[in-house]
Amino acid sequence: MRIDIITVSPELIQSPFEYSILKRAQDKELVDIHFHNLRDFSLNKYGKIDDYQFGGGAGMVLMMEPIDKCLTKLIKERAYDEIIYMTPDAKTLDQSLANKLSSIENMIILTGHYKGVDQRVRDKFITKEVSIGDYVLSGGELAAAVLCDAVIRLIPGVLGDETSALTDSFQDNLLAPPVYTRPAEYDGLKVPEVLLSGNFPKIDEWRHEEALKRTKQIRPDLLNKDKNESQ
Ligand code: 6GU
Repeated sequence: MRIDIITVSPELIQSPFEYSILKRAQDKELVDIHFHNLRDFSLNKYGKIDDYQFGGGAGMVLMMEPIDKCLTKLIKERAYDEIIYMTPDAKTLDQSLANKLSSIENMIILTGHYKGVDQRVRDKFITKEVSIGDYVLSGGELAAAVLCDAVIRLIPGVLGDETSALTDSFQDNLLAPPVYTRPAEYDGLKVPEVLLSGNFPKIDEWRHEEALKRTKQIRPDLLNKDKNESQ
């Protein structure tokens, strides 16, 4: 998979890709990440990329021309399956969307800033708009890093144990059950007996019940969600 990330602050988004699973995925050549600084496509030598919004109002808007130049260059070089715009005024990222995106070949992620981008960028280029939750961040960079992490860890071969992504929270619209490690008793606090029993069908059943209990308590909305539901 190739991911091109277009941003006004490359330094804000690069470090999550330099550690742990995202780093390993690149080392194994399972994903290829390219950062593009929007200022390199600016209108003038001062690096102008934004302007006041028509109609008045606070906040700057990213102009169409630099984004158009950057996107047009990339699109000429290869075919992209998705051109994603990160913005709080979009549908929320969920596991189902992460699963879908994990099997595509090439994607571009455009991150917004300030008041966002000129609507004409969205109308002309964007195939999918993604938010990561109902709150506002100062820019789309952290949101893009979140999206990339959720997607990249699902690419076959990225995680050591192939099954571990499938048993994550949300893969079956359930939160994950509790987990324990050694020691079996700590300061009087015991690990549930069944986990020490070696009876694996029973352990699976216990985990499912606990997942259900947790979901009912904390996120009952997930229980009514269609499994493949997403944007
Ligand atoms: Cl994608 N961008 C910004 N700026 N804020 C957000 C977001 C994205 N998702 C949730 N809040």
